[in-house]
Amino acid sequence: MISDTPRPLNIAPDASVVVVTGAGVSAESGIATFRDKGGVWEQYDLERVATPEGFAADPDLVWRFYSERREQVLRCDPNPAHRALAALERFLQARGRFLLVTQNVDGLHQRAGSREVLPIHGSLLRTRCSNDGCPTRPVDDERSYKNGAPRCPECGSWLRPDVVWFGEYLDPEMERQARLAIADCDWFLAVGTSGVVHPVAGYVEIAADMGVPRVLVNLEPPANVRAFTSFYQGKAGEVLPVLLSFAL
Ligand code: BV8
Repeated sequence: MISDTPRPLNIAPDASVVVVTGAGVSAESGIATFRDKGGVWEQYDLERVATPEGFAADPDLVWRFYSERREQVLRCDPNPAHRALAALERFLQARGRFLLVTQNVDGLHQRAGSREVLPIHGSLLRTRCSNDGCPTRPVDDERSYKNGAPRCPECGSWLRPDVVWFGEYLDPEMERQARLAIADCDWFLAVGTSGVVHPVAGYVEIAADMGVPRVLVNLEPPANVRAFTSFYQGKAGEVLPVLLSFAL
């Protein structure tokens, strides 16, 4: 599929827009993606640091992995891609509808001013008890735990990052909200995602069933590029400000 030439999208102020983002939208902020060359999964074994089994086997290793990412994220700032999406939300807020479903756990969309955000894979800067029956609630937490996994003061279980690991279910309410919004949208945009992680990778198919425009902005053509009606190959921080120039 060839790349289209970026020009302003014809999104009306009363339109309903759903945007899905992945690690590529934060790449220009200096945050490593997962599956690009030199990405996170080349440095760490996914099974050992992003699954419940890996955490049970070695919570210290998992906390070293997430602590390094916390430190990196706290050194980074939103980039023009994050800011363009926040501007699109403001453009639509009077008469339209907007929902940003992000697979990213870095919080950069929120720091760029996006409000209607579904952090569907959780948040890197939150910590929760690994014992689901424990009464303690997840807490905002920017601390590093490189010298050993922390324990819950309430029940003594390991504390864990408040993210969704492989083999874990996404929050059902967030999933419901995402699917409802997509089933009712006029535009579906995807930015900076390899389209391999389910169930989010399948969301474009819901939009395809509705027959609405499906716009992809990505550095490389991802696995599911053919599910989109237009594909803009390039850096999100350069392409999005052109596509969304009407909102800036
Ligand atoms: C679940 C944790 C039910 C937080 C993450 C159906 C088919 C196949 C497999 C499955 C399926 N259903 C379920 C599965 C299993 C699994 C899965 O999808 N596996 C895949 C990998 C085969 N899914 C799950 O386990 C999910 N749970 O379905 O529950 C269940 C329960 C039990 C058993 C079965 C099912 C849970 C998925 C969530 C996993 N947690 N993260 C964290 O540590 O971050 S996923 C992880 O991948 C991150 O969240 C990341 O965001 C996400 C997706 O990756 P991308 O964001 O797309 O990043 P990637 O590096 O891959 O790509 C970046 C892209 O950007 C590239 O294309 C690149 O070209 C582009 N790019 C780079 N720079 C730029 C750019 N684009 C624009 N501008 C740039 N500058």
